[in-house]
Amino acid sequence: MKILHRTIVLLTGLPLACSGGSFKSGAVASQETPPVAEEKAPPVEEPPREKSLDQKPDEPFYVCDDNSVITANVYELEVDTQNLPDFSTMTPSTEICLYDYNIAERPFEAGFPGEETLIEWFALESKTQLLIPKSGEYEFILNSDDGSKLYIDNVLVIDNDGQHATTRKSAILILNEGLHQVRVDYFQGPRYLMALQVGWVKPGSTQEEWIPRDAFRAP
Ligand SMILES: [Ca+2]
Repeated sequence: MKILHRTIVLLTGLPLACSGGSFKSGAVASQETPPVAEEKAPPVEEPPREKSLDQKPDEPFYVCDDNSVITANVYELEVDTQNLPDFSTMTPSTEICLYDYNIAERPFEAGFPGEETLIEWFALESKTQLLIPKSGEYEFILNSDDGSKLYIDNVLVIDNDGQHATTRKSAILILNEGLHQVRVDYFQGPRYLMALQVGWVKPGSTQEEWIPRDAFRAP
């Protein structure tokens, strides 16, 4: 894909300086057409890379784009909130996206895009779809600071609610192959530490892993 400099060199008529060049300069140089008469497009620059597609962002929350698979409404909470609120009575302050559900315990000070000062007393109502690769018995793990709840197909699977330090809970359920609706509610009580991780142990395995991004689909 490194062919971008070829156009520039031919248009300017400058000596070819491409490295590794077995470039055929003779045919171009002998044409002797005035370079000023040519109206060609400026050199093409590589478009900025979609960070969320290729690599995990440094901060856990980012502005949603076409590649996002986990969307979340963000809500501000009253100070000293002890449990997840009833989102149905609330108005979100913003919508953001998560690269995955693997936010290991960390000090959280960056806030959200457009809500940079919101670093404590907030809640997320996140949605995605999970692609179950084969039917069978799955163990799910939900690890968070503070409270969280995992719903699959609108059923509360793990209740890890409450204001607490990083705490993990798990549950086993049988799922059919295919896409399943997933909702993860989360709240951050007092700053600074936060964590939110969702893991699984697949059928026939004893290997616990945080569910990889490629298992999720846009909700
Ligand atoms: Ca916390």
